[in-house]
Amino acid sequence: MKITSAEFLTGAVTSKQYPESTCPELAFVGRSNVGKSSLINSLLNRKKLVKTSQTPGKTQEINFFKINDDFIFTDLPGYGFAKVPQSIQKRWRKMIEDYLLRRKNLLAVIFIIDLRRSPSQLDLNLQRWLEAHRVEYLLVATKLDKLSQSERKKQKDKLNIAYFNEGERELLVYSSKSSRGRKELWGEITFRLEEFRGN
Ligand SMILES: Nc1nc2c(ncn2[C@@H]2O[C@H](COP(=O)(O)OP(=O)(O)OP(=O)(O)O)[C@@H](O)[C@H]2O)c(=O)[nH]1
Ligand SMILES: [Mg+2]
Repeated sequence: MKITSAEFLTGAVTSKQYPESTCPELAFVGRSNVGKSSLINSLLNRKKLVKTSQTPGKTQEINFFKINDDFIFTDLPGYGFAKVPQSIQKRWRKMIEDYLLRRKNLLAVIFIIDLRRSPSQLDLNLQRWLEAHRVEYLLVATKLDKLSQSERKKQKDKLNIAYFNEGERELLVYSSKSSRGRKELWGEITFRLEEFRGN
């Protein structure tokens, strides 16, 4: 995908604040600090379009970005950061769920996990929730660069079993540091955009 433009549209907490929904949209969802914002920057080849941080809880609203004047990426707050008070976590959860259920132009969720970690209960709950509500998702395991070659394969196999139980689906691997996996992930995204347009 050739990126000709990528601009921040707006941040939203409630559905009233969402920008108009006339073009297809993809949402980036996952645990706090997993690398959602970094993944968007890496996909778009823009180092600082989306703010990232070593401190979890950086993204606190739903941030909308218009790409190529054609489709939208949304960066969502992460879940599961212990230092964010329960009351706020509850509010974020409602904000995320409302968005995922209401956004009519949402094509798919890019569900991001850490390749190095075993699935947490929160991740498995999100997967179950997405499936129960029939929200299309693509599972992407990031931070690939932090593992050795042999560990990569081992972890990938382990996570595929944990999430998909050796079914037909498979996760994608990614590194926002080296952009490994970029072509494959764009392939999946482009496929969905074209399918949406009926090509
Ligand atoms: N080595 C390496 N570091 C990464 C990768 N992706 C993200 N990081 C680092 O992980 C930290 C968190 O990244 P963010 O992109 O801010 O994570 P986030 O999921 O948006 O975090 P919140 O908005 O707080 O939920 C930063 O220090 C990033 O540099 C990756 O693929 N490889
Ligand atoms: Mg973020």
